[in-house]
Amino acid sequence: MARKKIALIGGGNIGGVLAEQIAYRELGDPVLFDVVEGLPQGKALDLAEGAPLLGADARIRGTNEYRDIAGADLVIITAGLARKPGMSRDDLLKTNLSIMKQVAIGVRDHAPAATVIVVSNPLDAMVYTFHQISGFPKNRVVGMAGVLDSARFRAFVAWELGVSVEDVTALVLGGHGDTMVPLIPTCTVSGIPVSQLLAKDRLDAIVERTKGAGGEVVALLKTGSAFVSPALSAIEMAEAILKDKKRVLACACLLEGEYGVRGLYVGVPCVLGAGGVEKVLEVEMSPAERKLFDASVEHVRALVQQLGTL
Ligand code: TXD
Repeated sequence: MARKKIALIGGGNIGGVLAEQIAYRELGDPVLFDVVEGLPQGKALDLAEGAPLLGADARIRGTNEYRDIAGADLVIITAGLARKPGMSRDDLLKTNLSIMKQVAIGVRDHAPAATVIVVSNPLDAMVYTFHQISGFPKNRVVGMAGVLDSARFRAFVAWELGVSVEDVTALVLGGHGDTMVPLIPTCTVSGIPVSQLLAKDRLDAIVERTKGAGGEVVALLKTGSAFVSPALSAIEMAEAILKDKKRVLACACLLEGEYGVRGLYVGVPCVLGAGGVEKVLEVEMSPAERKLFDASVEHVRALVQQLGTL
């Protein structure tokens, strides 16, 4: 059986780590696509020449032509500008919207059967744009944000408690921005509710740090945004799809009535497998959490309204 073909649209910081992780974990054959001449080809060649050192068999290619992604089984989109200090994710909307329109047409025309993970910011608007322009069914278009936001929350809890990151689980839902909702009752340490282990003021501080975690890295790097943790988050989603793992992860999914929301991509728990988003799970929330979630949904709605007619 041939290895799966994974097209990476955007060969920048995240795209490079995606290609590396896919090739070296032998998840499939990555094809890096970018508009910058030589960038994807150079990164692909470098990664391919490193493969013998890890004994990793994968065909790693780079291209500036959409025809080279033909027949891709999975597509991960990072094309677009990243934030600079002082910028919000929403500030990227106008530029990345025009890029996403091009990308959606390229993927629709050359990989019509692919499942697509969108990473580009502002995430909730970009995944919505891809879905609208491509015409792909909702189960084959999913956004990566909640897995990253949940990983950040889990890391902060593990550091605070001095426990293994392996034993901390959590779900961060809603939009990918300052209105995101870390769902405290879903945060456990080996099944122990975190509220039994951490004082409320410490938990509140961790919630706030999680909301600002992206900006914290941007302020330190100055030249761009986080790219390893986002790439690893997209890889967790990709692996769930490629290996049909039925993982339950926080992802941006198209809601059509779930959570009382219709026609928007919002971060919710879902089952990810070979069928892409196979099921959206509706988790109960306290009135206070539901209020925060609804406010986050309204922020996404306002952002999507800025897209105008696609
Ligand atoms: O959690 C999340 N979803 C976010 C997403 C986490 C971190 C970063 N987030 C966003 O991902 C970020 O705000 C950007 O919008 C994307 C990609 O971030 P990255 O750090 O990889 O940005 P780079 O290094 O600038 O790479 C973007 C590449 C770059 O090489 C451009 O030449 C390319 O995109 N690009 C294009 N590729 C294809 N087609 C077109 N039209 C195009 N325009 C630019």
